[in-house]
Amino acid sequence: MSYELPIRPSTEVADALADNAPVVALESTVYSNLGLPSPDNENALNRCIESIRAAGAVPAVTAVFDGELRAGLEDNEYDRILGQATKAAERDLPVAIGQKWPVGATTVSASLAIAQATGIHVFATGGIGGVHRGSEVTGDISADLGAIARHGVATISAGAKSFLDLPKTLEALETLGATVIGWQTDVLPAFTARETPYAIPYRIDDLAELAAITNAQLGFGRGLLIANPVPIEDALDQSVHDAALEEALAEVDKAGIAGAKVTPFVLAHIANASGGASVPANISLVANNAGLAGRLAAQLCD
Ligand code: PSU
Ligand code: MN
Repeated sequence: MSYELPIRPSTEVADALADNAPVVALESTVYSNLGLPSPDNENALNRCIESIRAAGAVPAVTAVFDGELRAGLEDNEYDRILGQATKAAERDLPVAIGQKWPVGATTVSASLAIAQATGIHVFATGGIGGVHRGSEVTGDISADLGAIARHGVATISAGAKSFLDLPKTLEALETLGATVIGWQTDVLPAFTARETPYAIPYRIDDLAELAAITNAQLGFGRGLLIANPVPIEDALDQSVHDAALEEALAEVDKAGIAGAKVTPFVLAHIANASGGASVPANISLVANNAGLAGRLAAQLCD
């Protein structure tokens, strides 16, 4: 008995992989109705794609369409992930396939599984999921963390989302064996904030060195997290952020939100409570991550 995944890379992605040319995987949750509001979602997606192409790499947006895993979309297909989608984490993929979900928006964990199965080694997102505050009661720890460690793919993110328990998130990554690298930073960035008080074990400033480390970890067939701070000119004002976060967390409690709904709910409330100020920061950081991912992918192919 042999098992085969219904997985389809775009022609451009398949050609690039066959030629050993650089490819960068992207998630789709952040661009769907579960992530950024419209039309910022489309703007973010376009900027990510441009940043990857500007680095000489091929973008591979991941998604589930009609029960088929996709890595790289055709131009006329992007609209499908910009609209109504069902959140698909790694644990949801078999169900999305078996039930032929029309549009599954991939989270970090699902994107990494698809990237690994396609043979893509570099992945960019905005901010990863992690250990939630109060996890000692709820047990809510994002599947992103295990997936980052387990799959032979480098993840570039602007650290972890600010509403998480960041020290516990770093501890969990260590436990799982995921190497964490600060790209030109000594401390963990938190999404729209460039800095937190939490030290990262390794700071790397040079792209060739980053590629050598990535190459070694991929040699073990395992993944690493590269934390890339939001560009300084687009970072969200800290007091605006802190006030918005407090409001958003209070809303989560009040609404009794749990499980997979927490992250989209909190992100939407931070956007509202900051008067939309978190959105340009979010777009900037995700495009910045895509650009670094493109450059890393190109360097790995050299
Ligand atoms: N970062 C964003 N917007 C998002 C997410 C991250 O700016 O929508 C998504 C990512 O897809 C990430 C997911 O993998 O949230 C984490 O969800 P959870 O906490 O339920 O694991
Ligand atoms: Mn969760």
